[in-house]
Amino acid sequence: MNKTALITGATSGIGRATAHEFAKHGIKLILCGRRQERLDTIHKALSKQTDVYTLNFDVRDKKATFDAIDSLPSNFKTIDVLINNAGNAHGLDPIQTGNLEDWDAMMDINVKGLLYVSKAIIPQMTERKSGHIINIGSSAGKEVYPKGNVYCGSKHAVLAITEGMRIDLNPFGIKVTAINPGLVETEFSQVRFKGDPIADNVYKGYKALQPEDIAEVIQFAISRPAHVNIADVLMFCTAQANSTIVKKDI
Ligand code: NDP
Ligand code: 8X3
Repeated sequence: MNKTALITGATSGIGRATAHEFAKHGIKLILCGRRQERLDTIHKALSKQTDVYTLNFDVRDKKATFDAIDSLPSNFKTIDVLINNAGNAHGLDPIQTGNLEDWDAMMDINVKGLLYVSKAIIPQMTERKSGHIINIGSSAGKEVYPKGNVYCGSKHAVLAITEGMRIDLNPFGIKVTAINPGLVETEFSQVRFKGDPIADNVYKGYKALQPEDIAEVIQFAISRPAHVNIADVLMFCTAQANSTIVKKDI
């Protein structure tokens, strides 16, 4: 029987590419995000390949998150794979001039939102003694860079929570994976810089990772045999050596 995967942040970037990759493999999809028009578009596109259900909720809203997951119809209720991907950076400022709303957004979405979604889904996995949780961390969860302060803090938290999940869910045979990419060309920088044209320069002069590159690794991780768990992956494009060193042609 085909697996069912729930993907948060499926309206863009890594989440959307993962939905497309999973659809190729006939995985049933529960696609989540806040932009309904995009959910409708991806629903229509992927329904040709697999069964698709969409959920519109903000992961910051605890009640909306639990209500949405509770509302799943019986044929989508059993979730085998959870991809905790929704998240963004908001701003790139030194700590002394950082914006409180940006800090709230990053901690509330990247950390607490991931926890709410996980809390809504883990009980059915522990009950069945099976499941796979993949948390999208970042190279920013392994290495802090200038002005990255709170975003890096949120992604360090994601990595710590991932490790905690792997320990606590070990008795239940649940796989837990962290995928930690470096620079990926998505809407990430448009969100981080709030539409400022500076965002256009982030991926210039080198070939950044593409969202499909991450999606392929996620598909690899979920398709390993039962005894294999890909615990932690750090991925860079060839031009990137670490958070601060990127070989650019311009
Ligand atoms: P995008 O901006 O392209 O996608 C972000 C996704 O998250 C969207 O689908 C958005 O959907 C969703 N999202 C954002 N806020 C919320 C919210 N409050 N509630 C529900 N959904 C939300 O960025 P990426 O694809 O690049 O980012 C995906 C993940 O990958 C993030 O966790 C990011 O930190 C991580 N990452 C990104 C890297 C990069 O360089 N791009 C590198 C390393 C990690 P909607 O707006 O419809 O709600
Ligand atoms: C996204 C990669 O380097 O912009 O997590 O933090 S970076």
